Amino acid sequence: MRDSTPRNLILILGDQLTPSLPALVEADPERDHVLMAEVAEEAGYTNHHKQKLVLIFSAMRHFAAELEQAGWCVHYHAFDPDSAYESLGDVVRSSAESLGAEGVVATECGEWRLDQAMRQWELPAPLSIRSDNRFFATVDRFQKWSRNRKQWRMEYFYRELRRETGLLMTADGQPEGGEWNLDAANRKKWKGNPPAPPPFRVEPDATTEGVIAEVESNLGGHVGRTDSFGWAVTREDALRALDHFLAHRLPWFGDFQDAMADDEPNLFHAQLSPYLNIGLLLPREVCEAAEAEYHAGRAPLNAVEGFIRQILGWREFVRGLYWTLMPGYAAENRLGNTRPLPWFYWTGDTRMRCMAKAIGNTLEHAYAHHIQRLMVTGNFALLAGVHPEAICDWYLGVYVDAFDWVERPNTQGMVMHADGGILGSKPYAASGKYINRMSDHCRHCVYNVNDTTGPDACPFNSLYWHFIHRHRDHFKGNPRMGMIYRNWDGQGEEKRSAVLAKADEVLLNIDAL
Ligand code: FAD
Ligand code: DLZ
Repeated sequence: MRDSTPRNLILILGDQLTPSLPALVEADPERDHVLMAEVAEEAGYTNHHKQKLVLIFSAMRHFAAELEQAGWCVHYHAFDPDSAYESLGDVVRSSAESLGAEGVVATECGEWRLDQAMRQWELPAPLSIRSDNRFFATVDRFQKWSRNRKQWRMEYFYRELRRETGLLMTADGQPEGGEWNLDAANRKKWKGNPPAPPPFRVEPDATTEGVIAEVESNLGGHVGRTDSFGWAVTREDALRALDHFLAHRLPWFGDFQDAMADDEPNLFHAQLSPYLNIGLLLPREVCEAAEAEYHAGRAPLNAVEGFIRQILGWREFVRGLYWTLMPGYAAENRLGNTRPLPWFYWTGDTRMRCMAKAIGNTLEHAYAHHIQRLMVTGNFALLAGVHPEAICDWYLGVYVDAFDWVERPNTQGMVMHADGGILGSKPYAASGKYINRMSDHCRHCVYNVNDTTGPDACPFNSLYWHFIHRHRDHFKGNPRMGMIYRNWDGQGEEKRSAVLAKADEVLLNIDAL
């Protein structure tokens, strides 16, 4: 017989939809109860894209139903704009009280903000926080690795994790194929061959349709639109998305990892990040599935290594870095940027074709692939000197996969170089030439990528040199920047002045670009 007194109340957050979490595995469905809550504070701490709200609420509701089917007693607090409970802390306190819980069990959460709040909750029963076992490396593991190193580089942490996991390693402990990193084989321009496969979509079911209607009516002021929603909201469908990627995109992922195309926004990228981040898929199973494609001869090494590097390398590295350097990391602004975010980031209304495409796709689907984020919208913010907090807020809001632990290091560190080079040894600053090399956007653009100072010159060109010029003091000791400064100095006084004057004009009229 079921004991009617719950011993523990187990809190499952919207990005913790994983049955194998220790908080669940170590609990007893006969006695312990689960709590899940959609609350205004989590929905409102940033301008979340409506598709992110729909994904999280719908996936939470599906997960709650699965837990119930598995025998759990789940207390589900659905979003209610008139609820007396604003925050997760409010709901946990009230539920723990009414259930007479002896303890509250949570899992390490993914954001500093909520982690700090959680540790200050005043609850009627003691709170214990269990580890999040969904990563390859614990934060402790990262800290042991980073403690005595002068420089933290993803590449070396990644190699350690390759050795530890055995992923893409030979029996005698060597990297498969003889090299650790095939980045140089990840940079082809895509010219239409092979054709890009249509994106994997899941038709919204009744639950998702209900959530879409609720989000539109209760949180309709949030950015983005819901009519194109096609994300998976269950593990079963997320596994289908993984299979679709393995079969239709992985083989070309490596070749075209850095490519962009005017009419194919997703190319061969996986679009699996939201499922990894909310726990519908686990990084290990995803990497192992990709590795199996290599061993079966269905995907080449440059694709599989490139893909595994993103998850085993970058994803683990940025998480370790985040938890090691927060909260100070969030305040970093070593380039002293002050500019507000240009308004067209929220509308896509700009004549710069690459920006309009990347932002337009973002607003429509809550997704853009890494190069669009890094080398288009990120690069522009870096060159224009946007305040890191303003651009961080944008990335945290507009993407379906955005959580502070992964978004902040990518934005603050990789894009804005605001950490002074902790995450990357050199800024990812580039002129229009790079965008032209990796895409066909410039062919469709009103600006001329081959011009820097004329009336129709590509704004990225003059802004690039302005960035290089104004941060000379910051970068002068950086050996990776030496050639760029020699190039700039070699352009002659007259040309340099014209370029800088053009960049000043661009910056003055930034909202009208
Ligand atoms: P793919 O290109 O197919 O890569 C496969 C997987 O690797 C991704 O699903 C993701 O889990 C992982 N991955 C790839 N690159 C990175 C990276 N740099 N850091 C961490 N993991 C990575 N990723 C997020 O998951 N959430 C974010 O909020 C986020 N914000 C970003 C902000 C900026 C400014 C930049 C430059 C990158 C950001 N990224 C973020 C990393 C990356 O752009 C996305 O993970 C990727 O675009 C997701 O799409 P995908 O699944 O098609 O990725
Ligand atoms: C992102 C998000 C949103 C929009 N809403 C909720 C919510 O209502 N309830 C909840 O438990 N979690 C939500 N989340 C995810 C949390 O914000 C997430 O757990 C933290 O950002 C930590 O990663």
